[in-house]
Amino acid sequence: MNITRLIDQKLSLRRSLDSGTSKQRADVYNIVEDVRERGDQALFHYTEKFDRVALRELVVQKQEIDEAYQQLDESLVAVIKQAANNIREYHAKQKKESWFYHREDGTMLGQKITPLDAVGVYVPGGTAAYPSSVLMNVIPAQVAGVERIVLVSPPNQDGKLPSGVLIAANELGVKEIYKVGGAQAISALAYGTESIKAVDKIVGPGNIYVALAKRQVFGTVDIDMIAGPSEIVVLADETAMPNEIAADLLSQAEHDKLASSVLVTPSIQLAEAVKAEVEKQLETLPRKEIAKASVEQFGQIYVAEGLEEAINAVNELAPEHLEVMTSSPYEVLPLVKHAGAIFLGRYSSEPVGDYFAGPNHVLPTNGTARFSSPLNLDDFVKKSSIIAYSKEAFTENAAKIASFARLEGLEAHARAIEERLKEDS
Ligand code: HSO
Ligand code: ZN
Repeated sequence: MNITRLIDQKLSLRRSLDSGTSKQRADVYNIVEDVRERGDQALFHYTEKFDRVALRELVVQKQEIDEAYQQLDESLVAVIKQAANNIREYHAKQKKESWFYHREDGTMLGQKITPLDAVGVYVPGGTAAYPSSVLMNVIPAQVAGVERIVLVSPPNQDGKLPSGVLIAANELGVKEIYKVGGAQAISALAYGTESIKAVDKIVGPGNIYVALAKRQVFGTVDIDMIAGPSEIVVLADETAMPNEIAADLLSQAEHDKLASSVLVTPSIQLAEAVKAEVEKQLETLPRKEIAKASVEQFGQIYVAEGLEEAINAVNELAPEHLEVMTSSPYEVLPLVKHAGAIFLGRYSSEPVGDYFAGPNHVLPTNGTARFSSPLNLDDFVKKSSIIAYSKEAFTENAAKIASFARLEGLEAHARAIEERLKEDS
């Protein structure tokens, strides 16, 4: 890990979002269109081609879920349940009600909140098939009141999904789980096939093919954010423990070679101690290869003149995750403007939030914390404006509205208003 002074640095964790090669974009376009035309037949075809398994059914059977339970320790199922309860409790606090108000002239105005009818959750395959992400994507949809939740994930070569994913989904009561991944799954969710009915919104992370497909179907359905590689920034002073900081930095580095882990500190001693600890702890990590590549390429230690300069740097970085390990984290909090999730104090290690605390771990990356928020209940509802004008309010304002319409040259608008005045005359 490099140690550099902050002064005069142009800071950014931001890397341009991968928009794929032109071949990838063309392939995705064709797959999405093919599924749209040929439905299930195309899904089986691409599953055989990319996942190397010939399936006869896409829907996960009860027997497969029973088998998953045989493979997972009961105590782990209990952990998943407890995490789910924490996540549900937290997201319930985000619930907003419809609201209405009256004006003195009898007008009633308001905003009606309605959950989306159907949401598709994409769960990636391989080492990124996280049961925790099943919880983080499904629970807010459930709390928001979404009735139909569909989970899709690519099968392995034995035609199976990971036990942890199946159990997390089953514990939440997800009724529809399909073994299909990639751009083909996104197309199926957007347009529908014989066995998968279309949804209204698609959420969840995925590889470049999934990201491109989501962009392609956006507009037919809604999508969530396009998440980039994980990021962690630790803001720490000399009171923090170097071994703990190093462990937290590595927790994100192990996600992805493109993940970035950064320490910002006013203490040069801490900077050096953390650097040494990262190198030491790296050696024994099972995912050393990934973590090392991430730390070497995107790991950084910045030394600031003081805490204020360090906090400014954090705001400039606008990280996905920020850990504050200073003598008074609550005094730092009001000064932090841009971060997806803020972890305060020594015992709020990032994995506490990744798995268990309750807030969502789907967070804005790539500096987008400057203008966007963690996945939350608003992502699963929509709002309708309510207008109920009284006769009194209408009569009082009709001429003004008609004149505004004529200003825009829209005579039919003006007459729609004036038709109603005739009734009185
Ligand atoms: N830190 C990841 C979420 C995750 N960590 C899932 C472990 N499992 C992205 O914020
Ligand atoms: Zn993580």
